[in-house]
Amino acid sequence: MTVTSAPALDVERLRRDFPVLQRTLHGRPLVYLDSAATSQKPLAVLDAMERYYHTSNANVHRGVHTLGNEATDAFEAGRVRVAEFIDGDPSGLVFVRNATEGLNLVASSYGRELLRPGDRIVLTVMEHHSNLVPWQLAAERAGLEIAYIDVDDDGLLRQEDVDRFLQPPTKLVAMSHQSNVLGAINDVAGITRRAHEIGAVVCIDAAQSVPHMPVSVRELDVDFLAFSGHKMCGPMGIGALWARPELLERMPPFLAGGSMISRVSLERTTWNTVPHKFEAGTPDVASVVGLVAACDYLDGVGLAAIHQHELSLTRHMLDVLDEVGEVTVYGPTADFDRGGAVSFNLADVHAHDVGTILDREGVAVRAGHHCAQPLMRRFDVAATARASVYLYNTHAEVDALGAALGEVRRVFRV
Ligand code: C6P
Repeated sequence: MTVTSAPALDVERLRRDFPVLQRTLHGRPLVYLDSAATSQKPLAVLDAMERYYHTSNANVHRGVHTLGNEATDAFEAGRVRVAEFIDGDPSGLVFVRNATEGLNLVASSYGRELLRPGDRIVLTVMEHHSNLVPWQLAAERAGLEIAYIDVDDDGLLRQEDVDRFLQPPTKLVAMSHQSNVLGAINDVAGITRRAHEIGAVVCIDAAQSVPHMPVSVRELDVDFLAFSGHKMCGPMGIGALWARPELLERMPPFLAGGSMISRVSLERTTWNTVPHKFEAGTPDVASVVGLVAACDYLDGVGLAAIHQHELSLTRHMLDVLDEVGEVTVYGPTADFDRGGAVSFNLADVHAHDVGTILDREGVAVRAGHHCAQPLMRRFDVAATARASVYLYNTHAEVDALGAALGEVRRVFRV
């Protein structure tokens, strides 16, 4: 979706919605800069889940009793609301545990079962392991070829690789919308247009985009898109895969068991209609209720405004890191449109040491390979520190990161 100018966020007011932000860390106010790993949860989400358990908990699609019907209504209304959040047809919305499960579903059921030996799938070197390892497994089992689009030194996809690989025999492109390491935003609509011209389908890992910017599967015209609730103010343990319903019709089931069947005999089983064919077993209804509350909360704030706020924080962070000195940033640093995950190293101090001292100073960041080991190799580093922002972060917190990095320099004498 096009991001137009949006009103500034009232961050101080928003912060009061997130109880955990009131706590301290080692005697200092908590500065939470790890929302790319998981976001904090507003009271609206916590209350909605508690209310559900207090008033109408029951199993879904089974009961004849009122509680069962209420739970089923909440679950199916949740499907419509979450599909609406990404501007997609609800009959293509499959509830899964997280983005990882959604991507595994596509790799197993579409990649392994519907692609043919010799077909090529195209990934990028910036993929999270969740959008890489499932495809490696599928390729191994179905005899597929994998090609990887490289990134340039700014962390942007190399156009010559895009041109080279978006050609037959490519049958599927799987890529992230926004990198969890580099913050780079990929041109999903452009790549999808080119993929469709050669008859390939497109599977988007939207774990880092759906929480942070307006995303429309209709406008992007993608075939599959997966994301996690816990990175978008929702609970852990729930996520969604959106797919074109006609593709879901053609795909064999991923997990099997209760709910996903139509008729079962000892000889033969037939499948439920889509999307239920892909939802085996008892779902996490309370988390769907929480995810709906998260969608309402984010829409109430405004995704375009959230994206602009993050862009402003990120630009400030890049300036602050520059002032700290001895910092190498991995990812776009020029005035690009980009996401709010900023990976960096400080001189030759190991990222884990950076993260540990920042924690002592009250600043929570992630350190490590960020589940993107091929990308670490591409930039010739073992690990990076990563600060990532969300709607509740302030410019003052970014300044606190800068001050804490000054402390790292003092401790390590760099
Ligand atoms: N990245 C991070 O700290 P799950 O674990 O299924 O909710 O999300 C997996 C995933 C897939 N793709 C991208 C781009 C991601 O960033 C993530 C999760 C977290 O960067 C935890 S490793």
